[in-house]
Amino acid sequence: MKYQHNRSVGALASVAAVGALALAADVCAQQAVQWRVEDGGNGHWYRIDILDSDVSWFAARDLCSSLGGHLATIASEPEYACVLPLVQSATDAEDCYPCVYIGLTRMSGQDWTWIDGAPLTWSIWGQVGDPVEPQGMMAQFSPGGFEPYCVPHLKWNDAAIDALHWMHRGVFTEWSSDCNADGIVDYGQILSGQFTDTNANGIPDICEVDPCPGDVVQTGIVAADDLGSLLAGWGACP
Ligand SMILES: [Ca+2]
Ligand SMILES: [Ca+2]
Ligand SMILES: [Ca+2]
Repeated sequence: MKYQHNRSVGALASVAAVGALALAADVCAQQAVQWRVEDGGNGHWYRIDILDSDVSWFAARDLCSSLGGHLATIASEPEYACVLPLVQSATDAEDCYPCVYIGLTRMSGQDWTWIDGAPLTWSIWGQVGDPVEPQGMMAQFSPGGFEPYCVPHLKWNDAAIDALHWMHRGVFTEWSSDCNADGIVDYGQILSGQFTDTNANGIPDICEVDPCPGDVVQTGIVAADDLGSLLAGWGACP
């Protein structure tokens, strides 16, 4: 099987997603799935959340960040093939297919790039037009042209990056961080229970707890300069 699934944690994370966007509660949460290394993948995790109202690309980007991930970067055909079932199953309450944001941007006068800075070397455009907004454009999985929105469309389209667009409610999150450098994507380690994530921000507690709180000036050891820094700020705080 190509995927690993975890429905319950995905649903919990979606509750956090709603809070981050201050939206109402009707969110269709998918299971998070992994493109496993043993299947030739990158070990990253993916999930699409369909929100109950339209969002901008920027809001979608910030939502992914609040979950410890980023807007998905579909950088190759194998990665596209892996995540395609997610898009095909990402319907809203009316069984329609809202547009799903991905992490592809083009600022004014620049080439398309992935949100992690990687150049665009593979693409599957449905439609692409000329930039009309100063900030540039973004790509998304979306229905194309004048097709009904309840028809699955699995190619990319472009749109103004900072505007609300009708039926743009899908947020495609990819988790790739490995904060403890053990070669395993942290999100999966949270899902499996190997790591705790008390504040549910997608970052394991072990990467958020200061391992040496006495090292005030952060030299790697606790020494006199730390005490000096502490004494310099002695007294009532504003
Ligand atoms: Ca990717
Ligand atoms: Ca890790
Ligand atoms: Ca955390």
